[in-house]
Amino acid sequence: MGLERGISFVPLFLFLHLFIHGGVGVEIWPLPESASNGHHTLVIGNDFKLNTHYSDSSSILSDAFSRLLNLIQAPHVVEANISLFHHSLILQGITVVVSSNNEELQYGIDESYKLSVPSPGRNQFTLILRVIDVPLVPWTIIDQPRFSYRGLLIDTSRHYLPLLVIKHVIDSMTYSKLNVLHWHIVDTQSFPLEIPSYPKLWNGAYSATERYTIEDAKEIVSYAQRRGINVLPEIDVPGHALSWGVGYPSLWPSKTCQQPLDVSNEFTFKVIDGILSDFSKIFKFKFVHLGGDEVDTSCWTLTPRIKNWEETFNDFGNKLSRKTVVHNWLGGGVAQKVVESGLRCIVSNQDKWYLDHLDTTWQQFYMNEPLANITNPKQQKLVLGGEVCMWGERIDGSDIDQTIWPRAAAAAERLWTPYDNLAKDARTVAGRLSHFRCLLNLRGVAAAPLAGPGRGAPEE
Ligand code: CP6
Repeated sequence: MGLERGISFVPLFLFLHLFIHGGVGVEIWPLPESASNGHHTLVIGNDFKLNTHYSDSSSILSDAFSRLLNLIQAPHVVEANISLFHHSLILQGITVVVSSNNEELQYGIDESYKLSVPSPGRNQFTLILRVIDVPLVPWTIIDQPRFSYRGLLIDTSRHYLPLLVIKHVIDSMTYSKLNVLHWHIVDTQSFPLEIPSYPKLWNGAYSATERYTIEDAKEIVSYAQRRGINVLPEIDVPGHALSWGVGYPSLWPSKTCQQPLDVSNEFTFKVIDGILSDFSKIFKFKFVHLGGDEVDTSCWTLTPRIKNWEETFNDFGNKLSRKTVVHNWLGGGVAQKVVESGLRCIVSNQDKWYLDHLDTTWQQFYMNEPLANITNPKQQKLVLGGEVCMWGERIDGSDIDQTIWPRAAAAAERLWTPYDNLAKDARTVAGRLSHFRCLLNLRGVAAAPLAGPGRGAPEE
C-alpha cells in the first residue's frame, strides 16, 4: 500500500539555509538548523504506518518506529468519538528515506535529516481510538548537528548503576540528541567490569551482584547503538585506580601507597594492554578514554623506583600522538592550548558542565560555549564537541534522572543547534525548556523542575 501522505525523513548531505522560525507554539528542543510551519492540524490515524525502502534487516528502523508510536501516544489518552473526526485530515504514516545505506554508527556519521509533514489533503475515514494532533502543518525541518560529539559521562565506580538504569539513561539521551555515552567504568572505589584477560580485576567490585559481565557490557553497547549512541569506555589511569589492586596487589606501588598505579612495573602495562584488548571485543567506538586526571604523585615520590620515572611522565604532554583527542575536563583555557597545538579536543569545564555540582543552574549549562576564545576557524574545527559529567559520588539509580535532567538538555542544545540560532540570553528559552522537561516526564524520565510553579518557568 502506498502512503503518499506521510512524513518523510531524509538524511541530507547538502545543506540549504532556509528560514528560521520563531512562531508561537513551536517548542522544539534542541532547536533545529531551520524549520518552517503552517497553521493546519492533522490527526494521526489508528493505522499509522512506517513506510520505507530501506532494507532494515536488523530492524533498527522498525524498532525506532514502534518506540516513536509509543512516545507520541503517551500524552494522548483521550478516547475519540469517530464522528468528531469526520472532517478531519488524517496522517496515515511516516515515510523514511535513508540516503546513506549500510553506514555503520561511528564518530562523525552523517546525522543530518529532513522532516516534512504535508498540508491537509482530502478527507479520510479512519477509525481513531486516540486523538493525536499534529499541529501547525505543513512542517519542513532541515537539520544537522553543530558538533558531532555530544556526550554524557556516567560513573559506575562510585555507585553501581544497574543495567536497567543505564538503558534508561540511554533512552533519555536520545530525546535531546546526545550521542556519546562516556562510561567512566572504574575508579578508586570499585572495579565493576569483568575483564577476561585479568579475571581478578573485578574482585574490586562492591559485591558479586554489583558487577557487569562481558555480556552486560555488550548489551549496553548494542542497546545504545540501536539508538544512535556510541559508548566511549574509560579506564582512568594512572590515578583513580586503587580498586585494581584488590585483585592484583602488585599494581600498587606499596601497601601504604595504593595509587597511582605502579608505573615502574611492567605488569601494570600488561594489565592495561589486557584491558584494552578485551575492550576491543566489546566496544565499537573508535575512541577509548584513558582518564589521566588528578595524578597525585606525592606517594610516588616516596617510592624510589617510581620517582625515577616521574620525569618521563611530566614530559608526556608534548609527546601525545596526533591521533589523540584531549578531553578538557576542568576548563581553565586548556581547550585553547590543545587546539593551538593542533590536537583535537572535547570540552566539559568543571564550573559549567558538571552535573554533580547541584548549584550550577541550567542557565549556566546553556551558556557554556565550547568555542569561547577560539576564533581561528581551523582551530574551531578541532573542537569535536563537549560532554556533561555525572560524577557518581553522591548519586545512584535513585536520583540520576533528576540530577541529569533538564540541565543536560540545556547543554545538548548548545552542542546541537547552530550558533546563530542559540539564545543569547538563556531566560528567553525557559518556556521551551520547561515544555521539553514536561515531555521528558511524560516519557518516564524524572527530570526536575526548572524552578517555580506549574510548568516551571522561573519567575525572574
Ligand atoms: N572523578 C574523577 C572525579 C573528578 C575527576 N575525576 C572530579 C573532580 C573534581 C570535581 C568533580 C569531579 N570525581 N575520576 C576530575 C576530572 Cl569538582
